Order: sequence, then structure tokens, then C-alpha cells
Amino acid sequence: MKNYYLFTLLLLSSFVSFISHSEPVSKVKNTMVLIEKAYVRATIPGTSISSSYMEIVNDSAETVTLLGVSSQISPRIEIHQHSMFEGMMRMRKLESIDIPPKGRVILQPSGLHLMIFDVKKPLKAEQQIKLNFNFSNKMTLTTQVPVFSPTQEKAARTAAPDMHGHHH
Ligand SMILES: [Cu+2]
Repeated sequence: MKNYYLFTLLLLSSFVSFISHSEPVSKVKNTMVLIEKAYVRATIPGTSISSSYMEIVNDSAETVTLLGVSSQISPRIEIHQHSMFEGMMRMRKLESIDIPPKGRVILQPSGLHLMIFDVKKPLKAEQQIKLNFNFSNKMTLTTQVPVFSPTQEKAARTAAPDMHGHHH
């Protein structure tokens, strides 16, 4: 019995050391880039399109590039940029977004955003959506993002403007 216990302990400790050997790598990678204030818009009944907004923070000393985003809720998520073209608001697809060293890129309505196409099931407020971010250097980040109703979105956007640090 004692031997069995010891064996289990040994197994456990080797498992723990396996984790501690593998974890620092991904931890270092993941803490270099942070996704903040992220949300996905609830779908409008009868539509299968949505968008997502957030702030991407690069805490590393090198430029990090967002190459794409995927999720089980949609087969197609694109990086979009809104821009004015001949007095009209247009959207165009971007292949990637560069986040400068120690920098921050803000995805917000009327600007950069993630466009979520062919949403499989209606997205409702209070839901949590898992988004997978693919960055350059094979760095990935998975995060849970809440679905906001228009009211919640408005509240979130008016609640924290000072935290963005661009009201100097
Ligand atoms: Cu768009």
C-alpha cells in the first residue's frame, strides 16, 4: 500500500514537472498580448452577421501581428476597417493588424472591427463566446468574450472612456 502511494506520488510529481516545463512557454507567450474590453454584438433577429470589438495590448518589445480570429460560432471571421470613401462609410477587409511594441490597437464601432459572418445560432446577451486569436510567430490566444445587447454596449462604451487614455 505504501509503495502504491509512493508510485502515485512519483507519477504526480512527474506530471507536475511536465506541466511546469511546458507552461512557462505558453504563459510568456500569452501574457505578451492581452485582449481587453472585448465583446461581441448580439445578432439582430433574422440576421446571421455580427461584429466584435476590443483592445489588443502588446506588452512585448516587438511588433505582434494579428493574422486572424476563429470561433465555433462562425466559419468566417474577418478583420475589417471602416473608412470614409467619397462621403460614404465603407468597410474593407484587412489581412492583418500590426500591434506595435508596448502598444495598443483599439477595435471599435466605425473603425477596426471583427466581422463575424454566417453565425450558426443567434447570439444573445449574457452568452459567452470563445474567440481564438492567431498572431504572428505561431502565438495563439483563446479568450471568452461576452455577448452584449445594444444597451449593454452603450453602457460599456460610455462607462470607461477615461481608461482608454486618449482623452488628454
Ligand atoms: Cu465589417
